Amino acid sequence: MKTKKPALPPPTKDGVSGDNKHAIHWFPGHMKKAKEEIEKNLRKVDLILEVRDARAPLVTANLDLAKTFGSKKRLIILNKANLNDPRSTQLWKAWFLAHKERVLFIEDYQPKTLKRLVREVKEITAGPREGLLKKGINPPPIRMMVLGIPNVGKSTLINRLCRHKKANTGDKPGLTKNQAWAVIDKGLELLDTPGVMPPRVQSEKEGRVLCAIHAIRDEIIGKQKVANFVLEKLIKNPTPEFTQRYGAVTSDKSPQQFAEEIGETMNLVKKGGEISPEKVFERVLADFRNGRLGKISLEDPPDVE
Ligand SMILES: Nc1nc2c(ncn2[C@@H]2O[C@H](COP(=O)(O)OP(=O)(O)OP(=O)(O)O)[C@@H](O)[C@H]2O)c(=O)[nH]1
Ligand SMILES: [Mg+2]
Repeated sequence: MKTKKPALPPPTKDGVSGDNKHAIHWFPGHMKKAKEEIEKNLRKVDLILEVRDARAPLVTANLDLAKTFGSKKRLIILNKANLNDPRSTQLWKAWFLAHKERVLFIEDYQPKTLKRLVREVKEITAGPREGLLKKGINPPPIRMMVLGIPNVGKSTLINRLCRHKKANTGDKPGLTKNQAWAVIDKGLELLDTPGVMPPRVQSEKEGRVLCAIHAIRDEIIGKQKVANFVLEKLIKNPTPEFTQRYGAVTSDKSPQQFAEEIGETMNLVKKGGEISPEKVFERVLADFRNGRLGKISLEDPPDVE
């Protein structure tokens, strides 16, 4: 006899159904709409620039969206490499090379890296365009769609490529609401798109990474869990910036104990002078997201783990 699969609890406003502790099912309505728009516009572009966060190159991929790419060519951009531990970036470069995937790490939007991006785009799209030139037809501009999960820096990248502010940016998931074309010189056009998360986050561990980089809102995982996750990493491998900001820490200290100390050091107190855990979590997350705790990797290549 067939048993009927139990229905998921109704999603909350964020689309989190919370049916089990490990996977986070969610798909807010606006992301579903954005995904449909992306699928509709895919045929209009020559190339996909898939932007991910260099601190977590696989966790920040949207494999669900990637299924719709078909044979469309893509270039993976690993953004915010300036916030990643350089040793991790080297490991990931080797990993992508071994997996024959074309990637470009972007650190501080250096002009030479942006020029390299344009060069790679031209190389990838050269074939069909040469065909047109041979027939005496002037090829149309190269059109690219910039895709990725929220807050990975899609709009910032577009602004840097255009050398002026075209798209709204900000450390907040879901800032870009609509698709918009931007023109870079020399026959290149870019389509900015709203960040889209896959409908399901695989595990709470991934959820913590995604929340730490602010691809999903703090409320989805909870500030305490995410701040503790960041602290745990830094207690194990303290960066000079972390020690300078919060003081030295011994590896036997738990994130909770250290959070108390941070509260004292930084005078993060409630009315009445008691340490405010909420303020400590907020401070840790803000410091991490602003790069004030140094260069920190959030994911190792699978073969290395
Ligand atoms: N430190 C650092 N911050 C960056 C970098 N690139 C982008 N940011 C910041 O990251 C935040 C998100 O950037 P956006 O360009 O708005 O990201 P997005 O992918 O367009 O986000 P959505 O539109 O929400 O999907 C902003 O606060 C940027 O200033 C970088 O290379 N380094
Ligand atoms: Mg944006």
